[in-house]
Amino acid sequence: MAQWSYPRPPAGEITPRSAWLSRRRLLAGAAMGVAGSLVAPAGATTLQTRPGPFQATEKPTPLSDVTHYNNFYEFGLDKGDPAALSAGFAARPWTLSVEGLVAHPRVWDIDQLIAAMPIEERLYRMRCVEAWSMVIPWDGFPLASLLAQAEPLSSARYVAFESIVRPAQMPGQRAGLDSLEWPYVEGLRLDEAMHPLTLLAVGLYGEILPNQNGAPVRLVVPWKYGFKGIKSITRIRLVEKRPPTTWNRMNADEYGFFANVNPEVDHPRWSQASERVIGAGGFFGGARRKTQMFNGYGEQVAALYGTMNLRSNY
Ligand SMILES: Nc1nc2c(c(=O)[nH]1)N[C@H]1C(S)=C(S)[C@@H](COP(=O)(O)O)O[C@H]1N2
Ligand SMILES: [Mo]
Repeated sequence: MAQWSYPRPPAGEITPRSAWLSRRRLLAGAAMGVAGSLVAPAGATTLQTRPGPFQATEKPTPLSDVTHYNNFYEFGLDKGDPAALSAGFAARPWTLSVEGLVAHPRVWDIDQLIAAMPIEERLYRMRCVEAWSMVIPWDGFPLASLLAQAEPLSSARYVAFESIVRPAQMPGQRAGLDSLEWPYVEGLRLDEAMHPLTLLAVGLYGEILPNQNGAPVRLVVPWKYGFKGIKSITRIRLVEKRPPTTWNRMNADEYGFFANVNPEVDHPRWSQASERVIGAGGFFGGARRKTQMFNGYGEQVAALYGTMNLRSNY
């Protein structure tokens, strides 16, 4: 495998919003034949949402930044690659399977899942280990709601997630572009997965997820670094042992299992004390702010970690 290095600043290539919106209408329309009548009218890209809890007070990052400054290595290493190279990705039809140590395993059609779950809009602070941050109005439902339906067995202690492998539509998965091992995988401890902040997002800004943001369903764990937020999930498996995670596999010294945002524990290549606020920039490179413990969600999540040493369990 090639020596991995983090990408440079964003490539200049962008897709105008009008282009991806009409593309998504086409894709959503194409899906309806399969999804059947349970779902929204053919071609709908707007989600029925209600305001949820956990509303950040910061200003939301402009949609154009949320959709054009992305990490999604299946489409390439540069921040602009996911927007530029994901047009041909078909996020519908799509199945999400919930399996492993559960009483009721099930393979969900994504649009039937969306119809079955009340979709909330939640404004979350997000922070990447590369020391940039955004504030994103996600639309989704608590992962706990889905897991509750599946009924985890008492032997289940972790949740393992798997992204899609589809090299024909994901240029970053083709031979020679071996930036990561596929599929991209992530994991949470069961109590982290069941926490009310932990969201499965199916949209942002009131519309179904753009491909580059992890269509049709991705994980959002706002007190952890962005890389925990696995995109285009196709499998969720309840397991007994701590599952492997992509970045920990790639470089165990740099990426631990927990990946809790912690301004006091620096990544070997990036200080974690402060962050660059994407989309809030002035002409010369933008606003910075101090990074908060657990990304500001400590009141909600600190108890999950008790007296755990957060320096060795990074
Ligand atoms: N499948 C998959 N999921 C992924 C990634 C990826 O490369 N592949 N990148 C991660 C990283 S490093 C970050 S910061 C976030 C970025 O999400 P966003 O582009 O929607 O902001 O997605 C995470 N989820
Ligand atoms: Mo990231």
